[in-house]
Amino acid sequence: MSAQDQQEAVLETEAVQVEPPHLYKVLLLNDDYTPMDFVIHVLQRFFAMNREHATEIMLKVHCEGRGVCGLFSRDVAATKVEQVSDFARRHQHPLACVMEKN
Ligand code: TYC
Repeated sequence: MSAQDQQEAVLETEAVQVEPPHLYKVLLLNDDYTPMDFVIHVLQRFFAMNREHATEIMLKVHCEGRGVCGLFSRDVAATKVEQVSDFARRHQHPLACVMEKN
């Protein structure tokens, strides 16, 4: 194979299109029992929000029933859901965290 053929072969391989990975929303659901301060703490601890943004999202969930905490790859979203659910359970709060294909 000539040097030119080799270069063409490489260019053909690079032209193959790949689909972008699907993203997933991680959401918190409202309930009547979890304290507002606990939800704000969760948003700061697991989603790296400052207190102002965390308060905004908590109030959205409280008023509208659900709210988006972030958009992640499937594995990262699943880990967030597990970490938040474990943390809430350990503190004996019914806070629900779910993921949804974007
Ligand atoms: N509704 C709760 C209360 O009044 C607060 C709350 C907000 C609970 C968001 C869950 O995901 C939630 N204490």
